[in-house]
Amino acid sequence: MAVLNDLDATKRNLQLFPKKDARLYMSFMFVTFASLLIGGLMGLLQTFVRSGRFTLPFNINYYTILTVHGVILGLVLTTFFIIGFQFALMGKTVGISNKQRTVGWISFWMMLTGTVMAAVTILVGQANVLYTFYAPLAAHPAFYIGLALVIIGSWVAAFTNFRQLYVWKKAHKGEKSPLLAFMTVINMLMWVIASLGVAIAVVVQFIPWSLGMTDTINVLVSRTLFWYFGHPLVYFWLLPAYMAWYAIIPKIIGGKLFSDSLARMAFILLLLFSIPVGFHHQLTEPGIDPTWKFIQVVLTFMVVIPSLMTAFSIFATFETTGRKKGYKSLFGWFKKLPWGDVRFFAPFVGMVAFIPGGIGGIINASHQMNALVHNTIWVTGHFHLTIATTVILTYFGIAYWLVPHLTGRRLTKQLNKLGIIQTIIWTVGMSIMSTAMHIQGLLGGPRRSAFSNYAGGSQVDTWIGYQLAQAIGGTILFVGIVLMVYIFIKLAFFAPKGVEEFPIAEEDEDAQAAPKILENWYVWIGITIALIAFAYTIPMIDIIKHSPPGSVPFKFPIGRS
Ligand code: HEM
Ligand SMILES: [Cu+2]
Repeated sequence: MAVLNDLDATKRNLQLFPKKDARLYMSFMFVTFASLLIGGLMGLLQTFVRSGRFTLPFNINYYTILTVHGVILGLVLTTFFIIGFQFALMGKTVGISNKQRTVGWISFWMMLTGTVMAAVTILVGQANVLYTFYAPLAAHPAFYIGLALVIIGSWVAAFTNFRQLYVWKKAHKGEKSPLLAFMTVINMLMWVIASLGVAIAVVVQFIPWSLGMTDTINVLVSRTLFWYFGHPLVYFWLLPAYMAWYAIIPKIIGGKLFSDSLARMAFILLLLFSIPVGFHHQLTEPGIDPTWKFIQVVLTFMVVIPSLMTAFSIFATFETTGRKKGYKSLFGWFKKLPWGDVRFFAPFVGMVAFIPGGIGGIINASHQMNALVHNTIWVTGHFHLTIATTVILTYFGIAYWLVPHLTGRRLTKQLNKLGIIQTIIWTVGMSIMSTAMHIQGLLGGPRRSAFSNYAGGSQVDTWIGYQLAQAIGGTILFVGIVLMVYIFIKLAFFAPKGVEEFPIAEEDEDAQAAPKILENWYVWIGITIALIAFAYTIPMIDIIKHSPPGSVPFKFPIGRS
């Protein structure tokens, strides 16, 4: 059996990486936390501008900072953290060879070069197109070329991960792959299949169009390709958080995996139902047959199954662990969870935020209710709960042990306490900002808009108070960001030397073997592609066949100023 005995597992969890490996994984973390600081500052400025009490100095365009914020937090921070974390997971569970490490570095430098290209282009005002870069807004070609480099760099990382597992499997015939390696491969498979869509849009449509090699662009095709990618993108952010919830948190609370097979099945379902659903972002878009919108919405709601499986198994782990420790009363086990351990506390708050976050998601994906909230600041409130709280707090929860494990330092009591304070600051700031955004959205307040009183009007007056509240919440959040970056720097350079555990949970000795079908990649990739073909082929033919004339690039008022 592949299951390590407890002694082996403890040894592995405490064994530090060779310096060469740790350096690769840490490089991704540096980009992550630098992004957090820059992106967070932009977020703060946005709330200030939208409050109506502040104008940006030096003639800086609001849409420049909004593009920086969306790109650097939504695309750069997430992708770098995920790939660095997953490399560390693979290194820990299946190992990395010298050659694979070199290829890992290639992926890092490609992604970083692409990021710098895109970032500079945005900062000089040549790409005010927001992180969705909808046509016909046009940016300087360097922006799209930078994005393409980031995507291709991430594919290099993905294929390295596939190779790592493949090599391990060959050396461990008949054994099931380690759970976290399996999960990483699922996430990267989803990423590669999904990002093909956006890569086609960028390479075939945007780059030639922005270079002037083609006159017009098919707007609906580009947006459809974007959302073919855009929904799985949010699962790409979420799955690493799920990895921690399923396979790391049980260890931190002193328990075992709830069910290895259930976790694998949930990940497979997420792969199947992540991609054929992009139309739920295009419900108000003309030019797409409502029947296909309906079909994709139904497929969207299938995500309820793996989500509830996840919620069930996490709370079951909490309860069984507590009961094994002897807490008998109905909820006694709950009180005894390690509330003072930030490696648990931060992700736990993230899980709680996922309850209102998930409910909001159901509203967004429902055709009729979507009409009410579409393009309002409600949507921004929604994804600050999901990505910027559930996911980000879980990433922070991972960083508290991963960073010191990589640098050979310790998460001291004092830093742990600062982490708890950080989590509370985040929760308070986000509750204020996100609630105000949700309400203002229901009152019709638009997202992606600098301050305006829209030439007066009583409805606009109802928004002002909520915009002020967002500035207050945003300020508190920014304090949280500064504190987090401080903790990161401490853990990276100054905390006392020592060994911080890499907490991977083990299966119970009497766990049943996982069914072999769970690792039959041909089956799962086959069904994934079949579902995508079903959901997209006919509407895509429709869209192309009935498309109106394409659009020339628009560079003003936003785009390239
Ligand atoms: C200090 C913390 C933060 C503040 C104050 C903040 C504030 C804001 C505001 C006010 C907007 C909407 C502006 C508009 O629609 O005109 C926004 C958009 C956005 N935020 Fe944040 N945010 C913060 C942190 C984060 C984090 C941590 C993430 C992701 C990891 C994130 C991701 C996004 C994204 C993707 C957008 C959408 C940009 C767009 O619509 O083009 N934010 N943020
Ligand atoms: Cu979606």
